[in-house]
Parts: sequence; structure tokens; C-alpha cells
Amino acid sequence: KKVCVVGLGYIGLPTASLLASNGFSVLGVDVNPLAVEGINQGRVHIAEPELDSAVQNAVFSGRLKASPTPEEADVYILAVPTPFREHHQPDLKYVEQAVRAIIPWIKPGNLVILESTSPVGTTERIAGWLEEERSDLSFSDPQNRIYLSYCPERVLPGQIMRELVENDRIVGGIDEASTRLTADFYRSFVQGNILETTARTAEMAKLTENAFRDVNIAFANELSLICDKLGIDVWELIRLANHHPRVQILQPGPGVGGHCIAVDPWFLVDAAPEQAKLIHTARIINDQKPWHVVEKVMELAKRLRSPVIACLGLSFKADIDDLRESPSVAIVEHLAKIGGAVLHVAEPHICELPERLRYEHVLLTEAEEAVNGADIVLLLVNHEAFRSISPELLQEKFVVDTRGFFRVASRVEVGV
Ligand code: SAJ
Repeated sequence: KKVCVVGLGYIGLPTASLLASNGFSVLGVDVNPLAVEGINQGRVHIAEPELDSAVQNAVFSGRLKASPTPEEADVYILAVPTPFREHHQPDLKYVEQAVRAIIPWIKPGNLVILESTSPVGTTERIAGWLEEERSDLSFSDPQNRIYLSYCPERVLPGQIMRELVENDRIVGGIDEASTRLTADFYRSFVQGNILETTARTAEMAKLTENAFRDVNIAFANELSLICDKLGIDVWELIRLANHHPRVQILQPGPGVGGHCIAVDPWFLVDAAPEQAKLIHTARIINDQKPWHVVEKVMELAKRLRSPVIACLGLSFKADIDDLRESPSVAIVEHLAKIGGAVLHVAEPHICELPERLRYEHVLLTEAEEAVNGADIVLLLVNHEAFRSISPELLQEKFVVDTRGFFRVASRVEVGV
């Protein structure tokens, strides 16, 4: 069987290599010519554990090839981004481009699967585009029948290769025959359960999962603000409360980053603004958290003459190199713009500062060195690499620990 995967990003590329290792012949399609060229040489443009070797094996075995344009295949998987536009409205332009690119190649019997996180109703819209452009194909006539489904990915960056195989998957077809065909396809390479439903419910399920996490992180972030006001250690509080058999509070942080959790809940707010009140408020709480951290640091900085601030971590979460939509980057950028302090930034997963942080008074350095020369230590990401920072180094410094990472006595320990 031949599979064409459109979009070779965080989801498409791992999926393409997994399919190849399961014996499918895979064509990966991407609009980025550098990514295509690199993949064909066995090189990967994404940092994800075990992805390089999987792609290398797939390419060198001859079962994975990349190209800027689609070809004929049995199954088409669309894994392109779905960002939002101004006013938090979902932008389906990449999905539409991908669908329009495969439309000329589709034959009766083919299966089209959308994996991109999408607003409810997107699979039905794709069916509309297909019917519009290809009157020779049909979702009902057995002679010219094609199949279409939604199957969201649910993998966690950092564990993608394992979770792609082990996670349960939800499959929702545009009709029952599509659901069944798609479920059989995923059963051929996924070990988790394949759960069958409709396209609309599957779309909503993906949005619900990320909104659930966002709301729960907002709860933790709100607790951190309340505790800050009342002089209570939020980390101890949560640890204690979580001893209750039915309480499981998540961890506060500097805000919510990444390209999923901070985006997907907006698709629900956009679709049902009157109803999605809690989900909307959670988004606002999480989006405001970085500014609270900035205020906290500035309060301390004002007490010092020419403060040096060590900013530990830039990525959107621990032990990855992904800086996209990272609250830590936003915080450091804001501090840099306010000025009046020298910032020593430590991010062990990058070699140079991103464009938006290139200021004369912002320097990328090694963690211990950054801490050594600083008056204020701002912990933004709980990277494993920061465990080697000794508690002695933090003594006599102001510590703003947004992740509850350091639990030591220092001159002032501030958790936010
Ligand atoms: N965060 C906290 N406190 C926590 C947990 C997370 O502040 O207790 C922050 C992180 O620091 C980060 C953000 O939330 O900035 C998101 O991180 P994450 O690890 O929760 O999630 P992602 O964005 O890496 O991946 C999520 C996952 N969704 C769920 O767990 C419901 C993943 O399974 C999805 O596949 C992915 O979104 C996606 O692609 O939608």
C-alpha cells in the first residue's frame, strides 16, 4: 500500500517514518524545499528523540521519499498546521492548500485522513471541496467511492515516537464505511485501542483534550497567584492537596506555551463564545501569567542598582529545544525591552539567541556562569540540565522560581 503524508512537521514526519517501518511505501510532501532535500538525504529538521534514526532507516530502506508535490497513493494523510488568525479565529488555509494539492491525484477507493487539529466541521468542509472539484468521485456511489475521516494525533513532544505507537486513537469518518476503513488502517501500525466515532465528535475530542489541560493548568496558575498574595508556598500546597484520592492538580508555571494547548481552546471559544466561558477565562489566565512574572522580577530589580538577571530556560517546556510560543521567550523579551538590567540567558538546547532577544544587554551563556554573576535568578524552564546548579550558588540571591524547581533557602525565595 502507498501512503502520501502531506506536511512533514512534528506529526507528519514521525508518522511517515513509522508507516515506512511498518512496510508501507511512503511519499512525504512538504512545501519547504530544504526539509524535502534534507529528508531525502536522511537528515531531520526537527529535534525529537529517536526521530533521526527512524527517518534514516525509512529513507535508506527506500520506503520513505520526500517531494514538494503529491503523487497517486492509496491513503492520503494531511498533517499541516492550523494556526489562528487575528481575533483567535482558526485559519484553515494550509488544510485547504493541502486538500487542493491532492485533489487531482485522488482515485476511487482512496482514503483521505485529516490529522491536523481542526475546528468542528472541517472534515465536512473537506468533503465539500472534494465534491466541488471532482464530480467523478462520490461518497455514496460504490463505483466511484472515496473515503474520508478525521483522526487527531495526541502525541506529546519529546515522546512522539513511543506515543505514536502506544496511544489510543480516535477515528471519526464522514460516514460509517470511512470510519471502518480508517480504523483498520490505524490498527495495522498502532498498538493502542482504535476508538470509532463520527468526524465531528473526533474533531471536538481533540479540542476538548487540550482545553481540559489548559483549564487545569489555569487552575494551578490561579492558585499560584492566590498563594503569592496570601504568602503560601503553592508547591507545597499542591503536593499536599494531591494526597486527596480524587484531587490531581497540575503545576503552575510562567504561562502556557507550545502550538497546541495555547491555540486549540480558542477553536472552541470561536465556535461557541456564549457557552465556552470557563475555557475562555482559562486562556486569559494562562496568557496573563508571563506578565505577572515580569512584574515580580521588576519589583526585585528596582531594589538593586545595576541588576544582573540570570534567566534560566527559553523553551516552552522542559528538555526540548522548541522556543515557539514560549512564555519564557516572551518574559525575557519583555525584560530586555524594559531595560535597566543585564540579562544572562541560559538555554542548553540552543546555540544562539532567537532574533527577538538580540539586544546588547542580553547574553547567552552557560547556566552556572549565568547564576554566578547574577543578583536575581529567574527560573523559567525546569530543564534536567539545571539540576547541577548547586544550592550554594543561589544563596544571597533573589530567586524567582516559576516552576518550583529550586527548594532551597535563599535570601528571598519567590514562587510565582
Ligand atoms: N504546563 C504547565 N503546567 C503543567 C503542565 C504543562 O504550565 O502542569 C505548560 C508547559 O510548560 C507548556 C504547556 O503547558 O508550556 C504545554 O505543555 P504540555 O506538556 O502540557 O503539552 P504539549 O503542548 O507539549 O502537548 C499537548 C498534549 N496534550 C495533552 O496533554 C492534552 C499532547 O498530548 C498533544 O498531542 C499536543 O498538545 C498536541 O499536539 O495537541
